[in-house]
Amino acid sequence: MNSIEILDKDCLTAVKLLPTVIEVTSQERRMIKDAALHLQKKYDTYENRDFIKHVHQLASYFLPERILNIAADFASDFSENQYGALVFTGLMDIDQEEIGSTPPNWQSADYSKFNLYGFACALIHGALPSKPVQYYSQRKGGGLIHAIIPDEKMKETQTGSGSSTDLYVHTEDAFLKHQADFLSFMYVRNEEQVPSTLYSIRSHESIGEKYRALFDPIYKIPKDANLETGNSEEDTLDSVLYGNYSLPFMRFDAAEQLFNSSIRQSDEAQHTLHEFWEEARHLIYSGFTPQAGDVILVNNHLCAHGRSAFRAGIRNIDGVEQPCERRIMLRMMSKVSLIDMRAHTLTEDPFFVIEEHLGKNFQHF
Ligand code: RE
Repeated sequence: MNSIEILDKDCLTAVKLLPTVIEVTSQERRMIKDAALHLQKKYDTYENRDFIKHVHQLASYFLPERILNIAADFASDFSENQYGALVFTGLMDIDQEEIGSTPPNWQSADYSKFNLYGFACALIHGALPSKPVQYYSQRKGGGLIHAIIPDEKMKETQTGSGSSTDLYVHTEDAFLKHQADFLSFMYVRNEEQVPSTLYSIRSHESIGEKYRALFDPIYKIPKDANLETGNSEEDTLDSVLYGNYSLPFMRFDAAEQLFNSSIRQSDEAQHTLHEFWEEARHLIYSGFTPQAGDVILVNNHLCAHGRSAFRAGIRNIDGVEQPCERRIMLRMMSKVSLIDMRAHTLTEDPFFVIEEHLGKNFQHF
């Protein structure tokens, strides 16, 4: 697979719009931690359905007012000045001792260690307001939080478990009609100092006029590397841009739509995607390196995410390579409306999405 061309520093000025950085104050951090502790006492785990059902009210009650206001504005701002990502630095203090050594993969993670952080993330989604949900297409559900941990056996893959290749920018689950509206990434540790990559559709000038063909439903959007394929409904087509014509939303996955050799876009689709990518790839921002306790909140219709290649468990201090604890990140996904996607959720659980590919559900449900 080709490697992504990361923008050199001189070109950074080309990206006019940047994600908003919010430095969480020590007082706010204390309020969030107290809230998480209180809620943990009351609900035991962030998976508790009573907690999730009341997450909006609880967010309003417990979160600092400044953060509530920022979240509410973010949720409904689709303007030309909205990048689509908020960076909260120092949202939580992370007790590294308590977390202990990073497990070899997500399958062996002890989620009880992430419980408090799960409450904090859910409250942020609640403030948007948006409801935490899970997708069968990712880990067959696997709960409202997914621990993203580099796995030695998976290091070459374009998945959260990969590390040795750049993870191309993508909107999450671009192959679903009812993909997450908002995502949060909470960094438990990032000792390798891996920068996150972000790419906003708002970084293009006059995207709507210039790339009108991206609104046409002529693009293949294959299921991602986490799902074994085999059958042929990869032929379902959709558009890359949607919503408002001058300030659109996007579903885009560079690795799957452009560089997946097993799918063939039509000549017209391939041509348009290629032109688009030639502009887009220079607009990728990788100037932020998350530290433990930071949270990146993303509007999944405006902003794509990825990360650079790295060597898991190796950090570089003044040119000297040293072993370190491998990276851990916690991802939560949420939907603003449970009603719009009801045809694609479990009969007995409207928070559990069973869409497999562009409007079609997994058959065994
Ligand atoms: Re992702």
